Amino acid sequence: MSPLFPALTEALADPDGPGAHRPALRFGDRSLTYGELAAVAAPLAGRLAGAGRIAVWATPTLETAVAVVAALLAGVPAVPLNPKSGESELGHIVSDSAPTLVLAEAGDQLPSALGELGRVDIDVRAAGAPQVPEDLTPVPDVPEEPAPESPALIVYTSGTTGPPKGAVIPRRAIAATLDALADAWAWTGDDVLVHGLPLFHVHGLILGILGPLRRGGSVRHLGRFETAGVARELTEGATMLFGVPTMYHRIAEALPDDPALAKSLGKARLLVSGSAALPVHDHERIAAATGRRVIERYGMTETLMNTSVRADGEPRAGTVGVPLPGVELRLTEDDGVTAVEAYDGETVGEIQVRGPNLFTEYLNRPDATVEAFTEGGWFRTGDMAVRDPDGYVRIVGRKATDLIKSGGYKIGAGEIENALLEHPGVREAAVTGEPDADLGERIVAWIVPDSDLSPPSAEELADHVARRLAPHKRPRTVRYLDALPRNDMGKIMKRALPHD
Ligand code: MCA
Ligand code: AMP
Repeated sequence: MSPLFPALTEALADPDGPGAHRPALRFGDRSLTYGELAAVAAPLAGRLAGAGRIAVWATPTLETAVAVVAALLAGVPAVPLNPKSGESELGHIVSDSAPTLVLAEAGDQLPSALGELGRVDIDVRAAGAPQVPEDLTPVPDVPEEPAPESPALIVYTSGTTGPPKGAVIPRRAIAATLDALADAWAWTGDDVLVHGLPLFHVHGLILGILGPLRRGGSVRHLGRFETAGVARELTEGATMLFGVPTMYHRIAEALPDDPALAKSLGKARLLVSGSAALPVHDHERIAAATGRRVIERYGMTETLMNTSVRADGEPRAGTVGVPLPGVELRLTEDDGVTAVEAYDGETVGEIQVRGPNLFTEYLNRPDATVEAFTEGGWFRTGDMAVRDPDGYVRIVGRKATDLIKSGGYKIGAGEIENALLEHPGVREAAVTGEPDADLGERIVAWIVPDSDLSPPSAEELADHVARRLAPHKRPRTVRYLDALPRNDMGKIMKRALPHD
């Protein structure tokens, strides 16, 4: 396979060449050129080679980017960990993926769930002075490029029930999706991307860090998303912005009082939203204030990117554009196998996809992997859509009501219900998603408290879920009931919950 990161391979081979001096990564005031990135990541890769799977404590830092690049150079599958994961979620991911080592920024405190693992500290100093940890022996040669099908990343993603599953993403899928996006967006090494996305999911890590590196361009990460950081970077030469709809919603809210933000967005070559639907109202507010239209792309952890509005296409709000090059997309009827032929903007079907962008399997879950595909090798996304006459795809809903998208994070209702039921003050629990202008959907917990104890407060339950799972999975609203509505079989009828 040709190298995943040609510019990095070139800098490794020719550390004094012109390419080696090009900027690659910037986090706040710390940055690395391709030459510097090669100088830190290659010795680390040498140390990791043959390590089995490794975990990366994926804080939004330069160290995380270096760790992932080193693992990819070494051909060692990396499991990015949300540093805010609670004990139960982290315990599951670590026991399921069984990493041999954890890579973390020097000085970071790691939770006890990772205590048994060997630790490799990453210490990258300011620009121009990358520090190679002393115990790393330099590798004499550029590491050989691993096979295309070899697993590159294992990214955990929630389902409707049970704990998150690890999607095994091969190098082939990363290369295919990034090259398809390069075609759709005319994305080149001259682009400078800005974003503030987390680095333990596909959006922030694969698109947001590995994307620029594959193109030989650069990324400036904000550490955390703030409109001021977006305005600053777009004013100072960044050409593209990636974000989830919550981020664009916050931009839309800030625009009326922030002419500098409007001006900076007006300069951008491409504003891209994904991970959930961007409401048309936010599309329109941004277009009116900046003269630029946000374009949407549609993907999934398991499939990477499937469709996008193209840079040379018509930006149509409320759609996710057309299938990317190499991606086969079909809509199917309720039986999951009969293709919907209509391109009428009306006939709804489930989106199924096939192509080199797909994951290979769910780690340790052959049952779930089999269930995810049809006999013809189509991946069932669970997303419901229609197609316009010219092929533009409009997502209109989701098959599973028990999946919630909040802030762009996919969250399974079952996971949260199980965590809530572990609280001694909770007798019964149901979790739903309700529309939220900022988060898209907000998690609502419906609780029947244990009658022998005083009911736990909403804050206590939110803390409980945040501690066990992750803060973004905490309920934002808690409603107390005497009983949950159930059918004759005893199954909770969520649609019968007394919504306001
Ligand atoms: C609040 N916090 C708490 C608690 N309450 N911590 C512990 N216990 C509590 N009870 C903390 C949070 O950790 C956070 O800390 C801060 O308070 C604010 O929390 P929250 O309100 O949840 O966050 P927010 O500021 O509203 O975040 C909005 C956001 C975020 C920035 C848009 O939702 C986000 O980053 N979303 C991106 C999701 C994403 O990347 N999805 C991609 C997956 P602190 O402030 O320190 O953080 S989808 C994907 O990859 C596919 C392929 C695709 O298509 O893209
Ligand atoms: P995840 O598994 O966390 O990667 O989330 C994937 C899901 O996010 C998809 O199945 C869609 O439901 C949703 N999604 C991603 N991008 C978009 C988009 N542009 N519009 C609507 N939904 C989206």
